[in-house]
Amino acid sequence: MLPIFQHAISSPNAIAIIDNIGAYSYQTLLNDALRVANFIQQKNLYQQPILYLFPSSYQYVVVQWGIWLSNNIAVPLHTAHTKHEIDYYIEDTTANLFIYDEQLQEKINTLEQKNINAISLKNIFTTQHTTTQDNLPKLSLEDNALMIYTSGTTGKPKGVVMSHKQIDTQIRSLTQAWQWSSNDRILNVLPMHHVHGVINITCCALYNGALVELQSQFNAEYVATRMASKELTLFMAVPTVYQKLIQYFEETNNTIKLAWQQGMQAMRLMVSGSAALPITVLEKWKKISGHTLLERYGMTEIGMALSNPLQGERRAGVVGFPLPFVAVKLVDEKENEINDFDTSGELYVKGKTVFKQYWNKPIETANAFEQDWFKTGDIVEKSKDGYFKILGRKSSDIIKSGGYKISALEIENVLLTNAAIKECAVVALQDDVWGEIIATAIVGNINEEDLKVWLSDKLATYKMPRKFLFVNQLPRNAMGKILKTSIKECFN
Ligand code: MCA
Ligand code: AMP
Repeated sequence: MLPIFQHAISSPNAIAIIDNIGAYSYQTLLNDALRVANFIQQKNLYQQPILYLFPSSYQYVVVQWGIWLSNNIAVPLHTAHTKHEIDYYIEDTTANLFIYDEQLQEKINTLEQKNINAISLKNIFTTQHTTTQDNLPKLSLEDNALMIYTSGTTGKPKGVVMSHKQIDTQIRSLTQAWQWSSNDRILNVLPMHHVHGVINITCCALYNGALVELQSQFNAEYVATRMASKELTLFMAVPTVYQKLIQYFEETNNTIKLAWQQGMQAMRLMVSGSAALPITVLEKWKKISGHTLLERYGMTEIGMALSNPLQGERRAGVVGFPLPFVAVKLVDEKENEINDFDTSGELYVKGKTVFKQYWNKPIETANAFEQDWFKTGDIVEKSKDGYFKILGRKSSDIIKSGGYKISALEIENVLLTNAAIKECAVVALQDDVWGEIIATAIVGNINEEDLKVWLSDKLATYKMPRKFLFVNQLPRNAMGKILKTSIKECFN
């Protein structure tokens, strides 16, 4: 049995998950997951991608575990994904099975792809009651386990395939670094189609026999109430969440403030990651909560790579040291290793936490590596005492907004499918709350209102451009290349 399932055997009655509907023990979780696994097993699927669409909830984890127990590959989608995006994931994975929350039936009805067997979890539970493991295939740590879609500098999102071993190593790395234990209790407000919510929070909690509270949506007031309860020990989120919590704190009354602050004193650790944490946010949050946020750095393809220490100095504006089981190096433009301190270079990462491949994309996979080193595309610097600092990205076409990675090219490609648009360019603008916001310059015969309506069933809300500029032509250099820096200036 996989290590992540161990607490269903060793502490079956302990509470694993609490969500908006109820509380569920490790034993209940395993039994429900076995029903899903036995259902999948009857479909004769083995090491196949299976899509599932749920909000962050108990049901999400039941299906994820069920897919794993039947030895298939879990491909989580997000409720914000549009039918256009889901159709792409169905096509790209060539999955045969799609399990969804019955509350989302309407969304499923609109899908254009008909060559997939879509079934709600409620339906599976109605027909499948077997909780035996006898008929299920053996699992090996080398088997493919999870596929997370991520945007890159080329084309459409790519499926990042991870084996059980890679997930297991990522979990053990964070367990060791941040000292997870069965006494921990964490609130997750992040989506579960990305590493931060699914691995760092949920998988780490369940691997350690801890308790995870799953919230389908972020709500500052709810977070304050849960922190005030003094039941939570841990919290992990993207900088935008801390920024929004600070805003809420500043607006709320003194009674709430006091209870919230007292509750936070009882917590042992708060982590920030997925995007750069502004020093002003770190400082304001310290004043409010008494906690120095532990900032760490990661990427879908590699899990977490660098982290400030649990004990020792958590330095503002830097992301600390390599985590356990992770090797890193800096290279210059000619791919020579840099050993000088305070010199910038691209971060390369190697180790058992690094993903296997992009799904069905051998060329992109090969291009992402230099021998067995993964090229992150992030430019970093190492101080004399070993702390790493993220300076930026090699490509300006990668946008980080609200902690989500978004490809400017992916949005441009969608915009260009509108017959009224001749040319367009998507850029990122600095923003205090979101880190970056998406802006687009358009040459064409369409207005902002119509364009927003047209985009609404094509892009998830978090990928939506927030600022529009309609121009007669885009600025280009002598070679005809669009000058994105000049476009950014036009917005300012
Ligand atoms: C939503 N809005 C935005 C954006 N998103 N405005 C500008 N830029 C955006 N990116 C607008 C909506 O249209 C809406 O406007 C209002 O803000 C509230 O939207 P809502 O969706 O309700 O926002 P929220 O629930 O407050 O969400 C904020 C959030 C969310 C919780 C920070 O963006 C989020 O879950 N981000 C986390 C993503 C994540 O998990 N990334 C990890 C990737 P109106 O009010 O006008 O309707 S993994 C990774 O990066 C690596 C591995 C790592 O290192 O972790
Ligand atoms: P994703 O592909 O969604 O997993 O996003 C990974 C990217 O997020 C990295 O390549 C970095 O550019 C960025 N990132 C993650 N953590 C941090 C951090 N602490 N500081 C700055 N950038 C970060």
